[in-house]
Order: sequence, then C-alpha cells, then structure tokens
Amino acid sequence: MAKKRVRTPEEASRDKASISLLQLACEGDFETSFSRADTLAACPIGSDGMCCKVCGMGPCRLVKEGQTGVCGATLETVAARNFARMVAAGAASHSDHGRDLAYTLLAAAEGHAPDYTVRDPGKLKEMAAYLDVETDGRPIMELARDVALAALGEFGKVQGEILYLKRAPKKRQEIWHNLGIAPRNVDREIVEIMHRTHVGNDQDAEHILDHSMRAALGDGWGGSMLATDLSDVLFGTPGPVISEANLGVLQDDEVNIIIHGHEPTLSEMIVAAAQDPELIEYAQSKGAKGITMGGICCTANETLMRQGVPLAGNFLQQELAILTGAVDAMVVDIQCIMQGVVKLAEQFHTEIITTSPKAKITGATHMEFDEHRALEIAKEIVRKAADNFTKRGNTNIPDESTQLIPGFSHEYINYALGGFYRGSLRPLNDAIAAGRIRGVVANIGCNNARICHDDLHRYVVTEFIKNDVLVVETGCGAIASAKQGYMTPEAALEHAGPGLREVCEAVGIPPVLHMGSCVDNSRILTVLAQMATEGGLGEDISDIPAVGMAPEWMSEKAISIATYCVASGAYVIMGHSSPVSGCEEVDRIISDGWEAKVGGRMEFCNDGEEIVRRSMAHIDKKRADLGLPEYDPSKWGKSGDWRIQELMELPLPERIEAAYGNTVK
Ligand code: MSK
Repeated sequence: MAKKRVRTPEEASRDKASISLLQLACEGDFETSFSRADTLAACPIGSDGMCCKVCGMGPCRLVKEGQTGVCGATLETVAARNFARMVAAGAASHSDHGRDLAYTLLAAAEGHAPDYTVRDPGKLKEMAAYLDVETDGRPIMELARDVALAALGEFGKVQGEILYLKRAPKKRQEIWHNLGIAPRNVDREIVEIMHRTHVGNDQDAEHILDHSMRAALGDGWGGSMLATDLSDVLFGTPGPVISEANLGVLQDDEVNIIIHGHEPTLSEMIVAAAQDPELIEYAQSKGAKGITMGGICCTANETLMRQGVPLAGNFLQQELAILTGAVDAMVVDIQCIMQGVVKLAEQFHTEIITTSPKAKITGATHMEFDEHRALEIAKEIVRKAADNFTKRGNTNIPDESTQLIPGFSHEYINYALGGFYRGSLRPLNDAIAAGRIRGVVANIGCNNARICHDDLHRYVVTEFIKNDVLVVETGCGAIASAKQGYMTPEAALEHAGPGLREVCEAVGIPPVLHMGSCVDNSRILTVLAQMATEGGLGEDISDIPAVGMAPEWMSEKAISIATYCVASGAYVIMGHSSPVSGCEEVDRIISDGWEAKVGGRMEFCNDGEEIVRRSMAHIDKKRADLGLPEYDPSKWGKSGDWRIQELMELPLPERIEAAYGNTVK
C-alpha cells in the first residue's frame, strides 16, 4: 500500500515558531500530532457520521443507499444521534467547569478555601440579580454563598428553567418557549440527550436535533455563562493588559512553567506562587534568573485576560513547546490536553503534571488540586519546576513573540465605548448602522491537526478586518490572531479597512478583540444580546449583521458552541468538515431546517475564500433587511490618525488649506 505523504513543516503550519520546531521534530524523528495526522488516516465512515455504535449489535456502518443498522436505524437517525452526542459531551465539559467554579466560590464564602476571595463584588451583585438572590444590606461573603448555591441549583434544579435565559432578547426567549427548547436545567438536557440516543429511543432526526439545541442552550446561556461570571467574581473581570504571544515568551535562563487546559482555579495560584520572592530565590538557587509563566489553550486565555500571563501558543503548539527543551514543567488541568505530551516529554526533561481529579494521564506526575490548600499545592508545583531546571539539556526557543492587548470583557467594551457612567454599545450599533463597520464576525475555536495550523484563522481574519468587519475572538482562534499581531491598536492602522480603522483610532481598540477562553463565548452572547436590545439593529440576535465561525474546529465543545449560537439566532460557519456529511438530511436540518425554526443556521466549509464570501453575503443581506446603507468603504478614512498622518506629510500652507479650506496670508 502506498505510504501517506508527510507534510513539510511549511505545509503543516502558518506559524513561524511552529514551523521551526516542526523542522526540529523531523530532524530528531520526534512524533507529534502533526506527524500522527499524516500517517493515520481518519476513518471515512466515522468522520461522516455514518457509524452507529450505541449498542452491542454493531458497530453498524451504513455505507450503502438505504442501508440500516441491525435494529433498523436509518442513516438519518444514526447521524443525528452522533451529532447530539457531540453536543452532549461539549455541553457537559463547559458546564462541569462552571459547576466546579461555583463550588470554589462556595468554599471561599464558607471560609474553607482561604486562598480565594470575591475580587469583583459588583459582578457578584449582578449575578445575584439574575439568580433571584436578595442583595440588600447583605455582607459580601454571605451573598457569595447564596449566589454559589443558586448557581449550583441551575445545574440540577427540580422545576422551572435556566434563569440566565432572561438575559437574551425578549423575542429570542419567545422563540425558545414556542419551540419548547428553553432548557430546564443544565444537567437534565445533557442526560436527556444520552437517554434519547440510547438504542430504541428517539428515532426522528429532527426531533433528536431539536433537543440538541435545547442542551446546547443550557451550555451557552447556562453552564458557560455561569463559568464566565463565576471566574470574574473570583478572579476579577478582565480589562486591557499588555502581554506577548508565541513560544518566544519562554526564557533560556529562567524556570519555564507552562499552564495548559481550561480552569483558572489552580493556574491563578501558580501565577501568584511564581511571583513569591521566596520561590524566585529558590529558582535562583538552582541557577535560574527567575520564573517565567506561559499558557497554552484556554488556561492561557484565562490567565492572560486577568493577569497578562504571556500566551505560549494554541492547541497544536502544546507538543511543540516541549520540543523547545526549555519547559521545566507543563501543568495541565482539564480539556484539550493531548495524551501525546507525556510520551514526548519522556524524551526531554519536561515534567507533565496533571492536577484535576477528572484528568489523569498514564505516565504523568499527578499532584491533585484541592481548593482548600490551593496556594500550598501551587508552591509545590513551582518548586518542582525549579528542581527540573537543573536537568535541562539543549534548548531551541524560537525567536518569535508578538505584543497584544487582550482583556475585552463585555463590561470593558461598554466602558470603552461609553465611559464609566454611560457605558454602552450604542456607538458600535451606530457605527454598524452608518456603515463604518460593515458587520461583526466572532472567530472562535480550535486548531485541527488535519488542516494547516492557523492557516484558516489567519486568512479569514485578515479578509474581515480589511473589509471593515470587526472581529471578536476567543479560544485558540484568538491566540492565532494574537501571534499574527492583530491585537494591538496599531494593527488597525496597517490592516483594517478605512471605516473600521476610524472606529479603532477613535476608541483606541484593536480591530480584533480578544474576549477570552472558550467558555467565554458567553461574553459574545451577552454583547450580541445587548446589541439587539440597544436599538437600531433590529430586536433579536438573528437581525444583527454578524456571523460566527470556527474554521479549524476539532472539539465536541466547538459543536456545542456552534449549536447554541445557531439556536440563539446566529449564522455559523464551521471549517474543516462536517461530522454528519454522510447524511444529506441531517445537513439540511441543521442548515435550512434550523434557519426556518430559529433564524440561525450551521454550515460546514473548508475553503477560506468561500467562508469569507458567504459571511460577507450574509452580513450585507442583514444590512439590507434592516434598511441600512449599502457598504461603501470610499465614504470613510478621511478622519482620525490616518488623516492627521496624511496632513503632516504636506508642507505647512497646503496642510492648513487641506485641513481648513483656506490659505495662509
Ligand atoms: S482550548 S476547545 S482547542 S479553542 Fe479552549 Fe482551543 Fe478548542 Fe481546546
């Protein structure tokens, strides 16, 4: 059999730091997810959603026209069940993360977690109002306890529906109620997916997929939104900070600790421990100059947004970080941690430390996190990393890092646009209505080893900002843009179209806004809901000239996110390939079918140009439906810094004439 062709480093990634390390991997014959993707073909039947393995009579692979499983299940039922189970796993992951944060807040409020406190009492009160918790005259820690208990109730309460649903526009809430897809509580809808998709239960594809929307809404407007709010309460609501991105943030002469995964609970403590003078001295006693922290995936995004901890890289760079030979400890918590890191780390001095009771990896050192003695555990981890520094061999740290300004919580965006007393998204709506900003794209999600790393993220974001589309980002997509240098206000001058550039200059924001980790897509929902209720852009999320996308998606969480965005009214384009591409009917239901029901649709497309074309067409159609002027970039660009720069290049008399329309006498 012909051997599968292995991609060159330049074909495998668009990121310079990654390309240089992939080169090293080739030379040293180190296995990574890139090489495994090249040598291990994806199962074409499973990848298209045509394999049923929900019972012991299968797996049944439905590859022929009209073929059914042993039980008689059709391809439509099988594909819908496969899709629904992806949503269940994704929603469970985000939501269980949120639940743990609620337990941390409860432990802090009851005095059992002395290293945690309430950092944002304002946000706590805001949560209390949504969760029907009385706030008047109550001490903060008492309020924190009741908010934590109310939040925990949202996961498994007996009656009613998720209280945060009322944060959506009224019209949207009506759609959910009329369709019967308003989630009752987070856990119940996930459990019900597993029940419905058990052999011999729900066998109508559309019915199964309707319930997928219900469970996903429990993620977006429930588990994830609670996770975001609880993190802000415990660790502070993000605002702009300056930081750096890419593997060049690692230091040759310092102890390097990578934090990787999704939860901020322990990583916040490790960041604190790394600044402890006693531990810095300990690191120095081992020959290092100090301690450097770098993040991978969404633990990175969490600590970046609040503490400015540099981003070492996104999902596909976790193994590449080890290849630098400069990582003394990689501390992982939950989600998106490749098992391959352990085998690779065995060939270097890097110690992989697992910390979650939910995520042990064979061969890794397990130091279980316990919120009751969080800082103590964090200090033990930092000490271990310092001990490993003495075992380092040669290092290959790529000389690549880029400055960025993250921290765009929805609270900060309101403040940036309206000031402290009149925080508002009105100027954003006005800029869209006038056509300065053509529309908004939320570019989110992962990297995928089967497609060129960062390629689609880079391409689509470049095209959008060039065409005056404001881009908001989370997750590994955000890290891709950070590395590309699109997250500083200066980037607006160079890369943004004339209208977007005027807005970025006036407000002092980058054209691509980093809004956090993958649970923080709830921040994007909050912004969209506020835009819809602010006025001028319709009354619902589906009216806004906006598109959501995950061009390099790979995780089940991305499918859940896409589903809750669609159920919230958004047009969502997923890159790579559809997990149900083997079934035309299911592809039709999640696109045309869902659009007819909820106003949002999900499509899959792996061609960057086509993703951009479809997005622009959608944005322009929504503009036309709202009666807004056609997008015309020639109207903009003659104000702001650009204009001043142009004027400054003229001799003084012409400058005055151009600026004021008269000549110097
Ligand atoms: S980490 S879910 S690879 S965004 Fe949130 Fe990145 Fe996707 Fe994991």
